[in-house]
Amino acid sequence: MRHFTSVKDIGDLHAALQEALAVKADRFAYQHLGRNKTLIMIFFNSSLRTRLSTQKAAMNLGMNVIVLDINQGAWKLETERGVVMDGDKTEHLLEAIPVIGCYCDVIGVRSFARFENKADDYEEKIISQFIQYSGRPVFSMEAATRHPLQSFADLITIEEYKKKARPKIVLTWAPHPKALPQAVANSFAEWINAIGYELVITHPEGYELDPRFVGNARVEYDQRKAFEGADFIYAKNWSAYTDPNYGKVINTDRSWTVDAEKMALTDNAYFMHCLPVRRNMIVTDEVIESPQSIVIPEAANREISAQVVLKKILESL
Ligand code: AN0
Ligand code: CP
Repeated sequence: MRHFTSVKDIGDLHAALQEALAVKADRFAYQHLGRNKTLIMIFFNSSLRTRLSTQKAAMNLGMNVIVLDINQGAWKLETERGVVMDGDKTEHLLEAIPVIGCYCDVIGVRSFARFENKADDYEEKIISQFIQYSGRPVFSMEAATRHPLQSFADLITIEEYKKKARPKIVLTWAPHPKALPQAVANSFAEWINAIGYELVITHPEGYELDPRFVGNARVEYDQRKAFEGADFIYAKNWSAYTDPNYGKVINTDRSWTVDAEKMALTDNAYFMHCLPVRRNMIVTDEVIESPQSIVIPEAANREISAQVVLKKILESL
């Protein structure tokens, strides 16, 4: 594997899940692969899990790791070509990217949707330039439209907890005060559709996702109806995708918070969320602290998904 930006890059999903379980059982078995290889992680946005789990995964593989927060200490970067750079931006992305490529063997990039231009976001303008101009393998640590390391970890977690061959999985929108990207929801739908489990997506009207990610999933506007008989509840907020509200919060309806009464409608479902989560907005204290909440094992699997991806990239160097 050279680059990793979506489910299509991982190849056979069942084989990747088997590999994840093997890596998890013996995570230091591939130390030789990363010897004298350097990973640079570039963050345009904040992170707790991605930063720590990806660095840990790289260390498990024997790699050296450098982390750069673009907004804390690096020069401010211009990203548009043709701009007369007489403002506060000191350096252009078109120099920064190949320079970063000089100092490493693999690059991880986190660059969220900016909500300035829907086409730029959905064309993945920033990570695509890293792929085009760095000369290095590039993997997504959440780009504008997808968060594949998260979705891969989610799938590993579902494999570990599922009690049926084809579980019913519900992706539910939940309220949040700020505009968040659609990336986690898009990507989750893409990976669940790829593995072929039953997927129901529930959200208020106006929060429809890009049909390319929804695929054949059932969209249900009645959250309670969607929860009936579910095996996994995956909560996430996202801002509006459809025009003219792209990137906007059009409603923060607290009746969509995941609570114990709604969880009681499920088939004793597990509760999942990628974290960070706002308690008592997205989910009540009671549900996230319940025995059915698997948010911590889910986060733990971020180390495993990152390690499988890095291993595959190192094997291709
Ligand atoms: C981000 C998002 O919704 O995309 C990152 C989640 C992993 N969340 C926030 O910014 C709160
Ligand atoms: N789930 C996730 O990607 O968390 P961070 O934003 O903290 O990295």
